[in-house]
Amino acid sequence: MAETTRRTLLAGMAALPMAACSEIADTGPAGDLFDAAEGLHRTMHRALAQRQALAREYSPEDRSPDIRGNGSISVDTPAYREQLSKGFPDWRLTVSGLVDNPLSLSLDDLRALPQRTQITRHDCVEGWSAIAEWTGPQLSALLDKAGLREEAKFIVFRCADTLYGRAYYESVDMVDAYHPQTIIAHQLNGKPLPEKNGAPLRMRIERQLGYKHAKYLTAIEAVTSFDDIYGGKGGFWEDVGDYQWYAGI
Ligand SMILES: Nc1nc2c(c(=O)[nH]1)N[C@H]1C(S)=C(S)[C@@H](COP(=O)(O)O)O[C@H]1N2
Ligand SMILES: [Mo]
Repeated sequence: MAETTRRTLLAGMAALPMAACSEIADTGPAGDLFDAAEGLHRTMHRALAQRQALAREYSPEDRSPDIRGNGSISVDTPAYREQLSKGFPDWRLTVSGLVDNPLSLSLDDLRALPQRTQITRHDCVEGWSAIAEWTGPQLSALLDKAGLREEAKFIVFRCADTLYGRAYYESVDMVDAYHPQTIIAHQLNGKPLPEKNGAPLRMRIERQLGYKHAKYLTAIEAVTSFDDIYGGKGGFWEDVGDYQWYAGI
């Protein structure tokens, strides 16, 4: 089985009592229990299939005339200003944490990977949407390249900006991390990302609301818990207490 498929299945089915099914079946008198377990299995499987389904993709003519910038629309550190003015020659995206081979990738490294282009709708929890075309490598390719360890439960995204004086960051579980439409975008509508939309790299996580799509991406980290990361709730808005960690759509 492909590594990606195997991992997605494991991530979604970790809670399934698979071994228990055959034990109950062997012991005989627990037919009802077996039916219940099988029902649970089916329910879990359906829930997982729903989470793995693709977000709708649109045609070029559906694209919105402009994609507004929301939250941070610029980064005012000297290092960022300098990189922006030069076209980000020294930008690095690191992949670390629970991986066998930590990575430090340049934009050229990311552009050399197989690319995915998708025209999708961005839905912001504040009540606006916009359709745009995004291009970049799949997060799954980076995680496979880095040798993600079995014990990793979440992927954390770190960003170069601060909002209201706090570092922006976000995270997802392995189902979203390995979703085929979860990409590290470096292009918007066929051009390098503008500053307001997260230059030079931003996440697209198409089955989640807008605030999960970390802009100004600098680091990807595989973890088992959020306890030691900022407020411990897995994201900027989650820590502030405004929005839920799971923002599936
Ligand atoms: N680093 C960072 N990422 C971020 C934000 C932010 O303020 N900083 N805002 C989030 C929110 S609420 C939304 S709706 C989208 C907006 O993306 P856009 O600016 O490309 O429209 O980015 C998300 N990612
Ligand atoms: Mo948003």
